[in-house]
Amino acid sequence: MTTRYHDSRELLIACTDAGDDPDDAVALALLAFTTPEFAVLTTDEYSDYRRAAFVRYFLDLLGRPDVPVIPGEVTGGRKHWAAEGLAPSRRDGRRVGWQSFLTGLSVDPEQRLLWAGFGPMTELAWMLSSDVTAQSPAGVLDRTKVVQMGGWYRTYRDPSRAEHNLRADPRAARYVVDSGVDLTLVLSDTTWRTEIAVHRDSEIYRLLAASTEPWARLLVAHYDQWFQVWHSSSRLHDPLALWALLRESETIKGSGRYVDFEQLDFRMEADGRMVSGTECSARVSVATDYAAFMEWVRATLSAGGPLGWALTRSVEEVTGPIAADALALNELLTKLREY
Ligand SMILES: [Ca+2]
Repeated sequence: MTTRYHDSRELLIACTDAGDDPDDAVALALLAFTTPEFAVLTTDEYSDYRRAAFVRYFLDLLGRPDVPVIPGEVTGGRKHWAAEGLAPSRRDGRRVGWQSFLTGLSVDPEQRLLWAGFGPMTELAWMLSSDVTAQSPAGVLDRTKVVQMGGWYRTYRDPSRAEHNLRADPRAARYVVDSGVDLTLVLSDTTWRTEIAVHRDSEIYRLLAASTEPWARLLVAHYDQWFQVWHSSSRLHDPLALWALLRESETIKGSGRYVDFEQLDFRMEADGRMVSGTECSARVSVATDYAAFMEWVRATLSAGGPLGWALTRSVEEVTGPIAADALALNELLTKLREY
């Protein structure tokens, strides 16, 4: 009998710009090893949907062919691709609309949605706004809890700019903030820290480099491209946001301090910067226990799964909300798995 980490009434959706900074891929590995049911949407996509192709291949290597991967909207802007040649290109040019997937969310109006935002908020804004204006709204706004990595308030490496995820689509960010959705921002103030930096001499990198697992080898190659082309280190921004979400949904059991939050009033500039003011409000991260977080990352990647729970289920064993509760969604997911 497989231990269930999520209530069957919850669906976790990870929205990621994987393929740029490798911290997204680490977050996906942690998700794959800890979370029985989830779906992945890509965001800030390329016209060839390479993010979705990369995530699909990576999840297959992680032993999770059951997880649907839906390509998000193609956007312009500056990107930092660091996964060149790491995954086979798509088999064909077929585009599977994630909008159809979201339509499936209306099948079970009681289902809570946990949204893990690892990239720009384009898709999240689209989901919320589409439902509000739909002929038969599915009440997505009221049943979604968002934990989004993004924003900065007190400190940033370049105070003249907004944090990357907000800067990439400030209109979407503003829509989400104003929507009234249950929103938690894991700020760059908390994640831009040397304590959670990965570089060639760090323990996490060495752990992965010593592994013969195909997923770990891919992750190392991904890090190597990032180090060679973009920066000499990468911080675990998105995994920290995931840690906060899983902890609050009690996927991670145990006691101790995790991520501390406060309710923050602020104003949002047109470019996505969060400054002093009272127009907006969100729950934001203020501190965390970095040593405990890094130990969770290390232990989960080392074990290839959460401690005490082996990833033994097969696709046939899935009986959760994605696979069983909604027939329409089920049919759609079958199509998506062919992607
Ligand atoms: Ca990201």
